[in-house]
Order: sequence, then C-alpha cells, then structure tokens
Amino acid sequence: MFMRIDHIGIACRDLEEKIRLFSETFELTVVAREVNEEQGVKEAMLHIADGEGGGSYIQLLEPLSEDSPVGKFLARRGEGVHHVAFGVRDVTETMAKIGAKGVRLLDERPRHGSMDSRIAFLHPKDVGGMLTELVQAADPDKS
Ligand code: V0V
Ligand code: CO
Repeated sequence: MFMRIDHIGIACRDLEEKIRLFSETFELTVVAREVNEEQGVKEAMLHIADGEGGGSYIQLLEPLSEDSPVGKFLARRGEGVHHVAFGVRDVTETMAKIGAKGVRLLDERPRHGSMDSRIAFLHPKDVGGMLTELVQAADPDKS
C-alpha cells in the first residue's frame, strides 16, 4: 500500500530558525517552500533521499494562526513531530481502501500539498495516536 515514507512533519514556532538547525545538523537542503492557506501553514521541504515513486523529506511547519492544526498542536504539545506521511501511487484509491477498514478520513477528497502533491489525512485516534498523511507525488512514476 505504501511505497516509502514521503515525509515527517515537524511543528515549529520559527521556520527560519528550524531550517538553519536541520540543514546544518543533518546537512539537508531546502528544495521547496510554500504558504498553504488551506492547511494553515508556512512550510519547507528538506530533501533526504529518493525512493520508489518520489523522494523522502523532512517537512518543517510553522502555523499561520493559533487556531490552525499546527497552531493548536504547538499550544498543546509544543514543538516536535506532528505527522508522518506515506507515499502512495493513487491517493483516492488508498483513501477508499483505508476508509473501508473503519479509519476516519479527515478529508473527503484529496487536497493540494507540497510540491504539487495530492494529500489526505487520517484521524490520529484511529491509527495509534499518529496523525497520518497519504501523499501522491506530482509525478509518482518519476524515480
Ligand atoms: C491532535 N491530536 C493529535 C494531533 N493533533 N494526535 C497526534 N498527532 C497530532 N498531530 C489529538 C489531540 O491531542 C486529541 O487527543 C485528538 O487528536 C483530537 O483533537 P481535537 O482537539 O479534537 O482536534 P484538533 O482540532 O486539534 O484537530 C486534530 C486534527 C487536525 C488531527 C483533526 O489537526 C487535522 O485535521 N489535521 C489535518 C490537517 C493538518 O494537520 N494540516 C497541517 C499539515 P486527546 O487530547 O483528545 O487525547 S499540512 C501538510 O502536511 C502539508 C501541506 C503537506 O504535507 O504538503
Ligand atoms: Co505533511
């Protein structure tokens, strides 16, 4: 079902500061940045490696407001791992498969994600407390 870990999302109070920390500590390069109003985040993707169907990344996330998903997470739990995202070939098909197992889908249809991916979230309470994201890369047949 999953081809690779696409990214680990990290909730940050200060995106620029965490970009410096991760790029210096782990020698990673920022390959994309975006403000995603729908998701309430300003984010940066740091490339780790390439895998089946696309790359894998660290995604650094700064909230656009306190009442956004990442803003609420920071208030409740502080900085740290916010979600794990798995690469899939067909996000709509995977949503249907997982939804049929009784896991709540937080999105009725795929949304726009980083680097023109299509994304959907699963409820953390239904998968062991881990906020889970499904990612269909813009071109899953690349690499
Ligand atoms: C909340 N909970 C979490 C969690 N956030 N558990 C694990 N990981 C997280 N990140 C827990 C929370 O502690 C509660 O548990 C319970 O879930 C329900 O919380 P709630 O107060 O009812 O709900 P909210 O309002 O905090 O919302 C939580 C959810 C929300 C997960 C429903 O954050 C959501 O819809 N997230 C999906 C969208 C998102 O996260 N976008 C930002 C990334 P207790 O305390 O009751 O036990 S955008 C992104 O990744 C992009 C653009 C990309 O990859 O391209
Ligand atoms: Co993400």
